Amino acid sequence: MRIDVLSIFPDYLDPLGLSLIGKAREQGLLDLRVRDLRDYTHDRHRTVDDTPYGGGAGMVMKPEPWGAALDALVADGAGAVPHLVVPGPGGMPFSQAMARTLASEEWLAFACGRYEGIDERVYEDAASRMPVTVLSLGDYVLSGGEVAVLAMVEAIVRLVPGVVGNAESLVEESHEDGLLEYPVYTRPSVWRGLEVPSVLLSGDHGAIARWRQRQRLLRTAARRPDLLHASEALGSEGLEIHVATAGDAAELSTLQRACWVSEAIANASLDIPPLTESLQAVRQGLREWRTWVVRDSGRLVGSVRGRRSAQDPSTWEVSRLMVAPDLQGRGIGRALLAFAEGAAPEDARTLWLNTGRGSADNLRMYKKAGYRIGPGEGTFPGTVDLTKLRQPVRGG
Ligand code: JF8
Repeated sequence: MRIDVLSIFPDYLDPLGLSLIGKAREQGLLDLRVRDLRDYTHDRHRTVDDTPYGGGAGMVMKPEPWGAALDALVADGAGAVPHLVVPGPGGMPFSQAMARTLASEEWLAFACGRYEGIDERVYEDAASRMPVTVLSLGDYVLSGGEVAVLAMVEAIVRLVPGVVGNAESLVEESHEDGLLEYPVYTRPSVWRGLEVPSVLLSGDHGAIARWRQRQRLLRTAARRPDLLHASEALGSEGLEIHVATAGDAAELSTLQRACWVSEAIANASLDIPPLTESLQAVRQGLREWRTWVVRDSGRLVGSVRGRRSAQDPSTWEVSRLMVAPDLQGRGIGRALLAFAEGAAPEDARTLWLNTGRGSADNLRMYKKAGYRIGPGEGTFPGTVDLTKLRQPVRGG
């Protein structure tokens, strides 16, 4: 992976030579170049700022140095262009999901602003040549983009294959359910009169796992109730799943459009039925499939459907698994998938589903749930089919 960083304070990015990222660079897994924006100025004072048109406080970054710096990057790319990331308090929130998306890019460029920001035309000009994404580290005010870049680059680079050991990344996978981590302890077992919880010394691995999961729930409830909201309503207490009726069609139609926009982007195609189908077609789907919906305080936030395959009655088809974009990553999709699987008739031997070839997030979830990708093209153009064999029910 190649990463270029543009800043008027290149020294601010010196930590990118340390630790994990430094090692990744030494091993040739990461080609990271920090450039001084002032090298692309042409006046004696190497000026990068000017007063804002329309008045107001502070200074604005002039467009010319940015234009010249981005031109030089593109000229250096042998036909390729970087995905430009601009940290800014007004950007989309940077998240683990975003880090994963960016970790799969070949070439990233980060533009660190200062002062009141960068002349808006720089974004417009860049966007005519390369993907541009404005990302915020969080809801507080920094003085420039450099600290945000340090955080984002660390989060992204550790996801590049080979940078972090495989065992560690597997541990991460198992915790991607939207809950906070459990507390950890090491020796000594008593320190300043404080004891390590006895269950951790018991050697009872089942009890330890249950204790840790409970700690994660308690901690999440105390510190991040916003994360618990949907996943707990769903998780163990039994989420409120209802069979969909014709009265749900309009809300379903809205939800599926919201959910499949990201699929359209991931698969570079707008020819995706759930994205474009009419309300009439949604109603038709409700007649042809068993459809379930999840509501959260009355709002329709998720859905899935299932039916016996017409071609092969021993196969149970699962389809249209969707979770409202603002509630994704909390285990709702997993819970809905498990529900639709459990609704398969007893004699169904194979569970089948289908997703876009480019839908990395979906594919990751389905693989984790035990599905294997079938060979070649899926049932629809640009898709893959996935199947999972069902365990025969004992005594059934
Ligand atoms: C900035 C350039 C940021 N979460 C965040 N708070 N503030 C920033 C930020 C980023 C760039 C500039 N001021 C001038 C603030 C991010 N990302």
